Amino acid sequence: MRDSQPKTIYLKDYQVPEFLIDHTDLHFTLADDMTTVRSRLSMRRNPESKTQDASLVLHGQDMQLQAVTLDGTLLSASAYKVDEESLTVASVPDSFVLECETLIKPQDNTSLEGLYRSASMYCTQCEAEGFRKITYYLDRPDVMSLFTTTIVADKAAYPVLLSNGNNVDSGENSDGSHWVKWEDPFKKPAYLFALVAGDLEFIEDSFTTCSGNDVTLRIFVEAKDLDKCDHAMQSLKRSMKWDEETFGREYDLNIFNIVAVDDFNMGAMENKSLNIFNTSCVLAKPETTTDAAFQRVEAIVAHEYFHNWSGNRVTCRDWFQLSLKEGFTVYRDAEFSSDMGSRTVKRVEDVNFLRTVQFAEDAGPMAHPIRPESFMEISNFYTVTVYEKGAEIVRMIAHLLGKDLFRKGSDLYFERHDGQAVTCEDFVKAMEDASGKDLSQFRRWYSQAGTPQLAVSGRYDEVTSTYSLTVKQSCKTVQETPKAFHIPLAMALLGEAGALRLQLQGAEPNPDSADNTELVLDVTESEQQFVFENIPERPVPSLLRGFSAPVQLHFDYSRDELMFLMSHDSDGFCRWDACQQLGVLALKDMIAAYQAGQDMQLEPRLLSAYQHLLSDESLDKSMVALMLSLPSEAYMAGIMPKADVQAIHIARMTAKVEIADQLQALFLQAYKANTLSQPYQANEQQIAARSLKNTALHYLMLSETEEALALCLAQYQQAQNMTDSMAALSALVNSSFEQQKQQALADFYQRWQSEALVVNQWLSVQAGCYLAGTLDKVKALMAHPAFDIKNPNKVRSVVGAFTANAVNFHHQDGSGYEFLADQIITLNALNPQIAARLLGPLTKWQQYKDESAALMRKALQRIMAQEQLSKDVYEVVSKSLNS
Ligand code: B3K
Ligand code: ZN
Repeated sequence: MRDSQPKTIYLKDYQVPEFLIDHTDLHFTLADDMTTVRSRLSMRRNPESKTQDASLVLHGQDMQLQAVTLDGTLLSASAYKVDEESLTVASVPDSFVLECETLIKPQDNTSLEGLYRSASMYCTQCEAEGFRKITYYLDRPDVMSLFTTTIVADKAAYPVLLSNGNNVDSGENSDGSHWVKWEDPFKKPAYLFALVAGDLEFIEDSFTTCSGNDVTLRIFVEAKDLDKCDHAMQSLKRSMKWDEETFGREYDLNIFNIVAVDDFNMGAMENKSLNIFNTSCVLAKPETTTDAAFQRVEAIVAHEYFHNWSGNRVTCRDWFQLSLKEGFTVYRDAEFSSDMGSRTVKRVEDVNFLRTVQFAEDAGPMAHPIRPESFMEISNFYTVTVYEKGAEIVRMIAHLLGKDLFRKGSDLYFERHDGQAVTCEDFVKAMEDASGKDLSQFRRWYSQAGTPQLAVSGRYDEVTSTYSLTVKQSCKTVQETPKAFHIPLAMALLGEAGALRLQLQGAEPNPDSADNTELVLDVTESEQQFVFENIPERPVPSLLRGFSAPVQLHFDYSRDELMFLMSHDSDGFCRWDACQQLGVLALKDMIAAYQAGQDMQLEPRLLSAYQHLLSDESLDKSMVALMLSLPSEAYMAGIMPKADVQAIHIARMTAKVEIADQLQALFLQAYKANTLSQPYQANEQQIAARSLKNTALHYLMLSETEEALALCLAQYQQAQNMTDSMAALSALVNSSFEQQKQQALADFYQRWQSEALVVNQWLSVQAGCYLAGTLDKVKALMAHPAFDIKNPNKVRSVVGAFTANAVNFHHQDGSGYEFLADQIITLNALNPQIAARLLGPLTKWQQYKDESAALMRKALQRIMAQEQLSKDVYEVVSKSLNS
């Protein structure tokens, strides 16, 4: 916590470090009242720095400095200066050894950054700038050092002592303590440092790399969770193999550890050879874990493992380059998940998330390019833009280069920059050098914020048999109007009998392709026309196939054309999107009718589309489930200016109930047909069947018939897995069967109270209930013994789930906003990162109708008026209020 006007840091001000640290030797003594950290840094001036006479300035905060020595001589207090954020030693030679002894109190560290306690263990989180809470250091990613770490702790309480690299020595002391020394043979920045001490058990497996190295794999957890590690271990082995096969990346040590901790700000952290995970992203077993969580565990284990190359071996020069490792690694994990399951389903889920959450960020006060140009607090930039949009930018490069050249580019990138801290520019350059393709204009995706709008119109000329597509791009952000992007627009033209052969006017016919039915148009200007020749009939264009670029597409399809695309397009993403767009039109009609005080009529085509989806057994079940889900309230709010959340909710619920009533028999049939008798497996087929079955249950329960209730209660009582259990509980919670709901909630808690992750689902399903009165229930939940405001998973399960519950959060009396402001004020002092992250929904006030916007601003102003705002909260609130 510091002054309330933190300074802004700019990318353009980047300077190389004035000093380098060749070796970092750390010594920790963990004791209940105080932890002592001794560091020995072998340092020298950086020959690349312009200032060769600079004083030494090390980062450091929230610790007590005991002693500093320079080349073995204890420094007097006048030789150095300490303030809240740094230690300055005025005069140092060109090369020297600096030793510091500091005291820290991990037990009081509620920010969960640096060294802290979670339950009975010690653990660390250093990215981005947490290492400076452990010891004085050059805490910046372009300072890479060789680390050795010795940990001393009581042997009975902390039998397991872990850090990065290899265990090279250990011993016991006569006072009941023991020690372990770890040595990491790879140079790394401080943000990849990790330490764990605790009473942990582990499961072990091994992996033999492509060149024959044996790697010991261990997952450390509290003893009670040992039965929930297997899925993560299998996921890890699959990731290691996949990365060898797909990217030629081999693991580089003989040991790889994962540790699960309860209190964690994010999902997981890729510390070299010692990944630390939020329990929610590593533990899984059918009885306690939903299908979605199984898939998340696999994806996050893979993501952190892939960072070993894209992040650790090649790291970022500065935090403005964060997307260099995160965008690329998200792209890599998405490809992995696509290969492990259904590519189309994964794509649809990712695009749906991007369009709902990232597009809103790009339209809001925190909009930033994937490579931001400035920040006050870097923790605020671990965003969907840097991660998910960043991954889309890498995907476009992969698309533009083609599979082989993209692989060549990534090989060159890893080879050229192994052991270095580099920039996004280095990545793009490697891609250009390996492929010979010009990515000059494409680079604008790195420096310009905002979602490009692509307005496309088509014209068929019967006389000349040509079809012309006119493409106009535009992009506006709060700050500026960007220059034209290079947008790869994948497209096809569909005729009655299938996709038509494409011959673009002015382009050479492509002899390589036997089937010229899909093209990627290079959209590079603000307006462009593409003319296709020899088109024998008026086609329906299939545009942005596979979502080939992160843009908002506008094409004025008729409802019949959308129906046609939904059943005829060979591109799975476009089929799903056609269904969504028809849903959008249907909902817009109903919202307008509601606002005008008229009857809401459901678009009959939507009903017949759903009927068709439910009747055709040849369709992919997961896709059917996805297509049967109307565009979400959040998506609708994002595309409607001055969104009226209540109207969106009422219209959408009315549509759903109408669909449920009309298609009851088909939903029942789908429910029965997809009820599995085999033992649970988290595989593609079973997940698809459960997804369709539970979608059917959801609709059946909307009709609130006695049969549906009986079905739902039976499913709740007989469920052998958490997916089915939660689906039934959620349907009950959102129904008006009050007595059964209360009974199920009580039963569920009784049964699962000792499983924190399951209790979190119980909290979240209640906080997400869209019925009236939820805010009071949320307040009651926060007083429940299961709640703990210091635990981020619990805060997300209650406060996060409530803010995602649009109709209640945006209640017209503003009570939801005031509630959130209260929580932010409390969390600002305890855990600024979590506070700033939770603020998101309140900051986009411009996207809501005037009455809501005014109340949202009022809540923001109350936060702003607090004394001692953290940098994190200050940055988000001030940018929102000033936008
Ligand atoms: N790199 C970490 C995120 C760290 C967040 C720090 N506030 C997890 C990941 O993206 O893999
Ligand atoms: Zn990551």
